[in-house]
Amino acid sequence: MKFSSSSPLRGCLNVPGDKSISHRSVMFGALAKGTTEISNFLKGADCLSTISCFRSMGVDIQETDQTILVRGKGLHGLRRPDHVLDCGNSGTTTRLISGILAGQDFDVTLTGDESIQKRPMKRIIEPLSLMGAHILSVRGNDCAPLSISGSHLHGISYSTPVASAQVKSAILLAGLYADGETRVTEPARSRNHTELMLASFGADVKTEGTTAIIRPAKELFSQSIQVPGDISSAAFFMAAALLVPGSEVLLKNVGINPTRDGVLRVFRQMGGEIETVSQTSRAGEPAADLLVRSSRLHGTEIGGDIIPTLIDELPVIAAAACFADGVTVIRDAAELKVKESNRIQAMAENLTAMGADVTETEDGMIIRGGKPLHGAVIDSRNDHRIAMTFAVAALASQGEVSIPQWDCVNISYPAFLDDLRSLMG
Ligand code: SPQ
Repeated sequence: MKFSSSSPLRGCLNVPGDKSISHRSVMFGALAKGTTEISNFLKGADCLSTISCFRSMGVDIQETDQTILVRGKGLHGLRRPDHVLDCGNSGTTTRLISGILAGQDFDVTLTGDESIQKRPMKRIIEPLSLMGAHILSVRGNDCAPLSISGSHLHGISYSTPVASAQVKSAILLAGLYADGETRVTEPARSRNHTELMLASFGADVKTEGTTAIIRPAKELFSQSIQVPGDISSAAFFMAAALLVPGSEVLLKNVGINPTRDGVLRVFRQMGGEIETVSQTSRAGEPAADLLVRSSRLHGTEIGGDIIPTLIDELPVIAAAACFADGVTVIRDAAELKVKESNRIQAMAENLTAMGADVTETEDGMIIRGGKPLHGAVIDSRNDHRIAMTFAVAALASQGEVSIPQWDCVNISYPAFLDDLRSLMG
């Protein structure tokens, strides 16, 4: 796919449903009693992997144009799949489903694509094993494939070394099946969609500071869920509208949960004009329409507790920082190295290829903004967020940006090109 500099972006966009919330709505719907109806579900490849895994375990899931209907099997109604579960490219599917599988009464093996087979799973193997789960990395390298034999689980009190919603959620989901209370404490607060949604399904879950606490559940109850727009997808168009002179874009129904809204805070801190036009609530999550106008950005420092709230947006923030006046420092973001690709390396190498002044560090990047960027061939490493980030960078650069491995955008944003074209008029 090829991109080049753009005329002003104008118009209004409904970004697709939130990926994290879409995954969870299917998973919790499958474990609930009754039928869960989900609207604005993200039909990206990752969430389709979640659907396919639960279908393989006997859950009836119907897709229509507008909704997804999940006919729940109850907490103990899943059946042993007759093949290896394929989580595709999705870390969320792999880690959250492991927490659920730990408490079943059958054995299962799960795996995923090349990228998933390199992502660290020790972070869930360790706490789930402490709970009594039988979970092992088949090749002994702490990565997928994972073999899980459901077993009797105990509640634990666990401190995670990294702030990770996937680790926290895997433990909380196993905690539904445990024989006592389970507590997970994080170094900083990660996204809390699991806690919010499990509570709405009837689970006894609460939060104290950076600790999430769950009690074992007898039953979960089906819900009607309207998934808010994905702030991680909206971030690409926020950046595009900020960077392309003369742009004005209204992004509708974007989820602005405070555990996810770091990108808004950082863009505003950089001088970005982003107005919250109206605010509502969707699926127990705050959502808003955001009016974004092109702005002159300046550099900033990003680190500490804000990192988990914008971890997936750091690639596009880094690209935007190249067009800002002054220096931007990103630190405390070593987690970026274990995403679909090593996103620190992917950003530093590709931005440098476009002429940016970027230094890769152990836990982030230093970006000296203001150098004009030019065309280049981008190695997306088949990482959806890297591919879309460079489509956005191209809109404010000179020359042609070519992204050969483009199809990966289907992981989280299949309609990205259509949405971009609609704003380009
Ligand atoms: O699901 P996956 O592949 O891990 O997707 C990513 C993404 O960029 O879409 C990360 F690569 O998002 C994660 C996110 O980084 C989704 C997620 C969740 O839904 O719980 C939490 C974050 O990961 P983590 O490891 O910090 O918990």
